[in-house]
Amino acid sequence: MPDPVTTQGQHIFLLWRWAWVAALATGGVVWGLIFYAAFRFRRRSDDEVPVQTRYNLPLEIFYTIAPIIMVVVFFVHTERTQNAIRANIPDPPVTVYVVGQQWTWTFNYMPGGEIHTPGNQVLYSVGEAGNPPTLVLPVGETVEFKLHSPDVIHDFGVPGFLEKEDVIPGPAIDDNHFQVKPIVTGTFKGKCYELCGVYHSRMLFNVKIVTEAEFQAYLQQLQAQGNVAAQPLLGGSQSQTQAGLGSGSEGGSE
Ligand SMILES: [Cu+2]
Repeated sequence: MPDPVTTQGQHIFLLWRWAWVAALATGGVVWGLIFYAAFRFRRRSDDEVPVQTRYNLPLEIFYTIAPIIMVVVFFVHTERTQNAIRANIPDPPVTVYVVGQQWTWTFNYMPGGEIHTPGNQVLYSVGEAGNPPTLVLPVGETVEFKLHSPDVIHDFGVPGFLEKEDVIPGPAIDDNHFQVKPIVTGTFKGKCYELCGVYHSRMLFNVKIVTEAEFQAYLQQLQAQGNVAAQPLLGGSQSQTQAGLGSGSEGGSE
């Protein structure tokens, strides 16, 4: 399991770890009983038949109740973790409109603004199939991702987040969204987790978590490069990379 790089990832990591502890403890008891029974009650001679126990009420109650308790415990902890990672703040300081399309990603940054506010400035960065884009995020700030696809279902995932979400085509108003709060700086990998077509394997991107000052400098750099729009680039006909073919990167390792 990769080290979590967001507070949400930390919650998921704890659930994952304790679920394994519980599963291994249960497995240990079950394996122990299997080996004990197999050894203790092994056939010693053809005449001797072991005691045949049936309708042992305490035992039957035990193995009905115990699994129910285990499922309840798993359920409660899963529900708690889900609530913790879905506890979205109403007005996140940074929104990134992520567009996944065959075969790359576009990141539309909306610092300090709601997506549907007219005239709000959007700074964007577009990848190419042979040239994975980089998603730059400020450490210690809550970032909201909105996920949009103009073509087929993709899936936006970063192993360090320990979570991923489908990027589903349809009206922008229905887009999937989730929030993360990065806790460490560094460079990480991300990719498309939904087999989306022949060049699915090219849908890679990098994630760079930087300080707030470096993030602001990055946005200014996008502005200086002219990567400015009034609305997020939602791909499709707006895309500069649609199809991703003939982008100078043929013959990769598909
Ligand atoms: Cu994809």
